[in-house]
Amino acid sequence: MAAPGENLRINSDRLWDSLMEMAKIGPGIAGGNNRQTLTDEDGEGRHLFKKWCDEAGLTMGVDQIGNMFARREGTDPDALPVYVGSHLDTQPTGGKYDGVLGVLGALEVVRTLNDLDIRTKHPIVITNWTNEEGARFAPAMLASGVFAGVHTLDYAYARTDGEGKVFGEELKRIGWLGDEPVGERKMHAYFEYHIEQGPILEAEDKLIGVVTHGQGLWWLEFTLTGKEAHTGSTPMNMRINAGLAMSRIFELVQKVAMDNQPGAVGGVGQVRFSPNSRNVLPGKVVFTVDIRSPDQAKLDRMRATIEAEAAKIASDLGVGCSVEAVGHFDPVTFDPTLVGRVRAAAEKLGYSHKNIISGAGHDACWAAKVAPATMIMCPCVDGLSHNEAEEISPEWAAAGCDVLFHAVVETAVIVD
Ligand code: HGY
Ligand code: MN
Ligand code: MN
Repeated sequence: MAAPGENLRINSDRLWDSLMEMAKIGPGIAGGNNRQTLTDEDGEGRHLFKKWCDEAGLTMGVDQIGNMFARREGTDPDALPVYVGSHLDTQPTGGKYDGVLGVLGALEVVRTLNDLDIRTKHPIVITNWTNEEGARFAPAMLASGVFAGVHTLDYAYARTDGEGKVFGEELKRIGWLGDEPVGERKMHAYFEYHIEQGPILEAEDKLIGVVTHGQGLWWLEFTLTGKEAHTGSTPMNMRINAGLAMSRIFELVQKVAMDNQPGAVGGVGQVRFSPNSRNVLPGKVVFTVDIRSPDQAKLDRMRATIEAEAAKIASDLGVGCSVEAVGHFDPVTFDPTLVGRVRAAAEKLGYSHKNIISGAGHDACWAAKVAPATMIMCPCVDGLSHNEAEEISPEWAAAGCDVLFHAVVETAVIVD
């Protein structure tokens, strides 16, 4: 079966214009985006995406957790579709490209197929997964996790954000509760195009990341219970200081990650003090430890060490300590056949490339549980992401999308 010609490229200007258009929805305060899941801004971004899918002649399906599936018919109605997607939701201080590049890159693949009137045997389905970020409602990749059977729908519906708003109600409120049962769709293959969110590709001057694996993750939510007391009049030896316990646990997390180099990271991005008053010692401190590694045994050892030693730190200070795993996925190995097609596409197009392990989690990590899956990455400036200054070049965006086009079309099989 003929593969598309060497010189076939997507429309770089159209891809970039769509990225900039989507970036106008839920603008941040410093040039990035704040389009958190199930907010009005998320709803607006979904409507814009659906409008573009309608214009491209696609049929939209929405499931009971708000995942969006825009289908381009193939010549064989019985052939399982090739899914291509990522997420439109962002961090509160997110960039314009994390996730969005994968959804709009998939749309650009379809738009290019339409331009060239190329028909494929397998249908192609563009996917926007709900709540990939896990910033507003933990855990990350929640909806793709329900789709892959990792979480129940009821568990997802019951998740609450920092203001006590409930996931299921917010999904209804923005009008994106679909009727399709979650997870019944079967995939021939799944591709996800994403910015690297790390410094490797730019530092090594490589255009394409051929993603062979994704590192695993634990999100451990600690709740430390101290005693609220006056920060001025309470003698040091009478304090039950949950804040001090927290700081020692932060040091512990840093030490465990550094003791497990190479290939381990650990840190904390969110802390909630209660009552969070500058002259009251905290009665309660809640924070989430984020540890990751591509090595399963190392990841589990890090978790065990942190939990055991944190308990000792807390008890030495008379502070109560409880831990709940609020997010987890094992390291993932992507499908070697699809990885090979991505590499072959980069070579055919003459794009520099290297094998890479994804440092961030992605919906592809869950899709890989139910179908052959892989990812393609492009560089990002200074490796910066989850920051409003996240930046890529139009050339980087287009090169990865060209590779996505060729790998997807080869998998969907051109008919004419
Ligand atoms: O946390 C992650 O790796 C992803 O950005 N949700
Ligand atoms: Mn992402
Ligand atoms: Mn992200």
